[in-house]
Amino acid sequence: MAESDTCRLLGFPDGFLWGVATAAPQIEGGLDLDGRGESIWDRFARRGGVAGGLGALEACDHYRRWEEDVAHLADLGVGAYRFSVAWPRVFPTGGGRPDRRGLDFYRRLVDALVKRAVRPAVTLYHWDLPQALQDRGGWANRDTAYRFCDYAATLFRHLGADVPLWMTHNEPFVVAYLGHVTGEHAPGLRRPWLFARVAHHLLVSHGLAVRAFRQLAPAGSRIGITLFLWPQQPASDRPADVAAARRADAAVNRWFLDALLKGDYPADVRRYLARRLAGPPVRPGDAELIAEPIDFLGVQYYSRVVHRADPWNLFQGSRQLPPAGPTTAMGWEIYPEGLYEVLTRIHRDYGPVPLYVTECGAAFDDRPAADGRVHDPQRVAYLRDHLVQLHRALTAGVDVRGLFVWSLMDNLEWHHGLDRRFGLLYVDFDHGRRRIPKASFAWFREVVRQNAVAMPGPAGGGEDE
Ligand code: IFM
Repeated sequence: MAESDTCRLLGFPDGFLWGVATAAPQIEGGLDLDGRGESIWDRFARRGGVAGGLGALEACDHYRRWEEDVAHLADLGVGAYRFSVAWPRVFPTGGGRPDRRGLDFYRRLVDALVKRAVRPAVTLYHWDLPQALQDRGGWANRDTAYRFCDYAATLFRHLGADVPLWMTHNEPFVVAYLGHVTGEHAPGLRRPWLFARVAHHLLVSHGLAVRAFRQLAPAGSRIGITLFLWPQQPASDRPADVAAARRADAAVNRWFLDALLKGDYPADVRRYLARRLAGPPVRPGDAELIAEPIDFLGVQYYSRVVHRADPWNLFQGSRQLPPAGPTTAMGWEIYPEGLYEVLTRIHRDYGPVPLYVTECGAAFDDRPAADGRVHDPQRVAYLRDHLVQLHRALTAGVDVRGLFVWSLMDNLEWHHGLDRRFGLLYVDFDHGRRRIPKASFAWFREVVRQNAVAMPGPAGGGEDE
């Protein structure tokens, strides 16, 4: 490598873990294969909640094509692959006896990853609750937390020895809010008074699973949880806007951070919810259970939200302003500094908990060009700018151990269906779901190989192959 190139590299610490992430309901498909049970997303799609209907849930057909996907991971050279287990494959009706076929699928996947020196990082719940449990109240029913613990324990016993990183939940805020307040996600409820109840049961289930993990998992493997953490900022310094942003921050971020890392819900939002909607149904011992020490926290960062006070909004008393700058295909503002803000804030307010950025990525309207390749310079720029902010946080002393790009491949972006493309691999959903590595795939492979990000310099951006 020429010296001028070396000078433009921003290096990461030795052992920094580079990975990519997916989730079962977004990639697997195979809805009727091997005894998989119905999930709340199947039911939601049947009722019209997902663009493209039930067919869209066939997604990337990863359940059948997993070997090809593992080969892409090996080609990418990542040290870890974050994926989720589909609860309805392991317990088709949520409980009872596990289905051997479901367990065997994940055993084969884990074995193939380990063989290629890609560390499996498993999320237990990435939003696909067995419909049978929803029929009994879902996360609004505390019993679901106990069912989750049984499911988690089964996986710790089955895969524990080969999985170094476990995550109990993916973004419990999104489950409680989009699933139960706005109804955009399964189970599609619009019952704002369920927010605190659902969020509480999710966190109780997390605590139960962490306790089970301490008894069952082999030494050396670690457990945490991933949180949706977006800065909530005021539109102005008017006290009403500042208060609105603070309240939103409490509901979105502090509600989970405080409960997990300080052992209590923030008093301000608790009072606010109790007055306007309903507070969490806390039982004696719950606070300690939820704050059971974790080994790491997963930070999922994409953008920020700017708030203007609005007393007519029942949930948080504010409305979000449209993004001021450039956005991704999700309409989310591109705001890389927010990653630095979130990471340093956790370090400052919650102490030196080890962090992984368990998701970071962007959707753009990618299409194959005439040469058959997929050029996605916007994604390269997005990722590079976020890695620069991550590097800033490391330099400021924040203990970040790794980063997982969302996502390995284009997939089902929930209610939006298949046309929000977050992948490093393009998936041709119209032609046999062929995977085509995008330019960002090659770019990220270089990041991993060099353990460093090349900064754009006078010699050119290098954003394409
Ligand atoms: O696709 C989702 C993922 O399932 C959870 N975090 C945010 C991603 C992009 O919306």
